[in-house]
Amino acid sequence: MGKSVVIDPITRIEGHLAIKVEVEQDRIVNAECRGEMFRGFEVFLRGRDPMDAQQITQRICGVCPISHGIASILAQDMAYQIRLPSNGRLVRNLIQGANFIQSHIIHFYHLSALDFIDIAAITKYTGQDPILLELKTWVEFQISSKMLYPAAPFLPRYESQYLDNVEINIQAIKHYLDALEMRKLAHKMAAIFCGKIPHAATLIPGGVSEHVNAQKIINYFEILKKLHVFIDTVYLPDVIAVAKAFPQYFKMGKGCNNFLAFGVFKESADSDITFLPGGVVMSSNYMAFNSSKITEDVRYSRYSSQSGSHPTQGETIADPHKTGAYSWLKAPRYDGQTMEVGPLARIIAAYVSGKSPLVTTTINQTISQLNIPFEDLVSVMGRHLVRALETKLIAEQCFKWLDQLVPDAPCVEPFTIPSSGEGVGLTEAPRGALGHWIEIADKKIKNYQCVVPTTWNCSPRDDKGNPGPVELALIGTSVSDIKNPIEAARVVRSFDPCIACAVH
Ligand code: NFE
Ligand code: MG
Repeated sequence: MGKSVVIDPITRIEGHLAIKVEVEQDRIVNAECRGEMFRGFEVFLRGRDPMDAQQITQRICGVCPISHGIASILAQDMAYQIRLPSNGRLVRNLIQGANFIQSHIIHFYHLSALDFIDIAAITKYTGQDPILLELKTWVEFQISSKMLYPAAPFLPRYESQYLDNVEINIQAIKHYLDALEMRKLAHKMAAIFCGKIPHAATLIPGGVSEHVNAQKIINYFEILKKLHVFIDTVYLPDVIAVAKAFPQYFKMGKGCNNFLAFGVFKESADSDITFLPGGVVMSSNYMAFNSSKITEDVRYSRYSSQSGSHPTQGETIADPHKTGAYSWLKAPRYDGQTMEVGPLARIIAAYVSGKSPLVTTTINQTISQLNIPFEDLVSVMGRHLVRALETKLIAEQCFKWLDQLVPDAPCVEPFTIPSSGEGVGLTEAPRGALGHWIEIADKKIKNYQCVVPTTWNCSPRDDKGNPGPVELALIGTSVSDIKNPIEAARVVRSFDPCIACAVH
């Protein structure tokens, strides 16, 4: 019989996630991912004006609100049968691109880096940078008073589990602080076209309500240049340095090895072509994606809803005391299979399909630089690496979308809300494939269902008892100290979970 270990909460992620693992002879043999809080967006959207949906669903999350807003207006574009003007499509891409950039930067530096970088190295800092000196004082205080503050932001630490080069650590800590500034800049850049952040004001069916002029294009361009330099010369090199220092993490946290991406950043109003293509990869085979194959099981979820429904028939009936249920997440499946979503799924779909020569070239260069086989990308370190590569590709594409904008041309197509209709909005959030399904009757929302990236990744078991992707990635992981199961935390964080999104 193994030892049971519960990590509750998993820190440095968004939302309330607990992990229960069973460890036998230093190896995880069973895992449960538990989403710990019900929210109810799908319930209280019913009966509302459909035009409220993109505002309300953005409140699902403060990190990826743009993608919820975009999914909602894509669903409404379909329900109202609107064709977008080019500027409307491009401005949506630029707002969503800025949101991806900030999200990926925060994930690496502020949520994950301290799994690998030794914050205590700052106590050896001998320079004069006032902010680093202040941080040094703060960390010394935390270390000296750790009985008083056992869970303070930079603690607990796990001795001998970090990068051991003091200079590299201090450099990375400096970048941790710089990244806060970069995240602020990315927010400012988005707000040029979306009014405010985190919850954008200008995302509406038919395009965006913001006007494009030359000054806004210049303002966006000036910030994008700074972000691009940071991504290219700081973020990506830092991830590569961590990858070189922890090569064993290219062999850990493989997961289900099935990948799903809906595709994101529309390149045309009249086709489904997206800058990052969608698709399904199972057993290394690429297949076109078919949204009718999505279902959500609830056997182990705290809902009494019908299990196995397609989202158009989806129900959200909370059942907090349901026997056998262990999570507030539903269990989405594609064609009955467990699927990983996220940057890794996007990159694998693009690479295996051959639909993005840019992705193929970028990945080939990177794996050859690191001297790893392609399969090693399906791992804890692979997820960090492709997230950083994706950030660079998106930032570079934002320059091209800016170039395509036409100052003073229309950004929105007028529309009327029909008394009844249906639509689906499929896009990608930073953490993966995101779908919103809307059904309208009597000009009101009759049903609204969201299937969200972390719902896929952190799903509990499905009706057949098959674990979710994070559960599978944990099973088989070696844990060197059962009291400090940092390996398990690193596996979970590589997926960048957001339980606020996942339960919605
Ligand atoms: Ni709350 Fe989100 C993203 C969405 S994850 S962060 O990215 O959609 O489930
Ligand atoms: Mg849902």
